[in-house]
Amino acid sequence: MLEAGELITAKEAERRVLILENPGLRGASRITTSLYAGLQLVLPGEVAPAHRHSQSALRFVLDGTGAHTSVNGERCNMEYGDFVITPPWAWHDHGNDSDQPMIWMDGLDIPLASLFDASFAEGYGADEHPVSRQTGDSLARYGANMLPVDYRRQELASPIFNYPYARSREALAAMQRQQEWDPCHGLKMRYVNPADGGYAMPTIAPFLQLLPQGFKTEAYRSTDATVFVVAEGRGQTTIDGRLFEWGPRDIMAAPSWKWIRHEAIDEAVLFSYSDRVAQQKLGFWREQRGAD
Ligand code: GTQ
Repeated sequence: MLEAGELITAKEAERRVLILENPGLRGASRITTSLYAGLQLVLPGEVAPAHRHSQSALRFVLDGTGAHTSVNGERCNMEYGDFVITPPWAWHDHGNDSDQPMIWMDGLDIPLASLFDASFAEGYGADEHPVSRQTGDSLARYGANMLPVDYRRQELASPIFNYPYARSREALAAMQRQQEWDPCHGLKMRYVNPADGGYAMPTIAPFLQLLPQGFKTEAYRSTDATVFVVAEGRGQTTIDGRLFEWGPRDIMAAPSWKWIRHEAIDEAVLFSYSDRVAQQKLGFWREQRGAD
């Protein structure tokens, strides 16, 4: 029996996550109609035991440094802003050997898997899946504009597990000097699978976008409801006529087909994810720029 106030460890609970409920979808454990979001906390010394599931997962690191997630036997150390993938049915466990709590956002396609009645999960039976690859191997092998000479694509998801923020941010800073801005998006990039140039995940489309200080985007809408996470800066976003002010680590959900406008007060970097890749494969996706 647990006494009031007694701490349940991440191991006992399997994982410690605050599910981000969308007030428009109350009780449904989803942040958009098709996607889930949660905030996961791993305290120093804790583990979240190894398991795998048919759902795809992404992590976006929001606090702490030096905790890790292991995917298919490769350990990824996680830093602020890193975008980490757990492909469908890949073994994964989380741990924190640092001396600080670590918090990241989890994004999963749980509602999509439920829609198709295709939700499967299993535990590995041990805290950690054996580590069989060097840390950094997947990024070196697939993330340096090269592929192994006889590479045959086997998985739907990207073979890269961690897209470090330092590299993505540096790329945005270099492109920024060109001063080419999309009126609706500022400078918006998508995280890709280097094996085919498609999105990094089979069902979830992840993006990173820079808005220079003072930039106001023109109205934009698309059928993929989008979760925005503020990596840097302050600003405000109007969604369907409602104003939301934001700062670092804030999370916003924009529903499908509602007009969105962003205004960056400081230079801002937004991570976002949506089901765009799934909609495009199924022929549903559409977008519109312009008047609101
Ligand atoms: O870390 O695999 O927030 O399976 C929800 C379900 C995280 C995970 C969540 C999960 C995970």
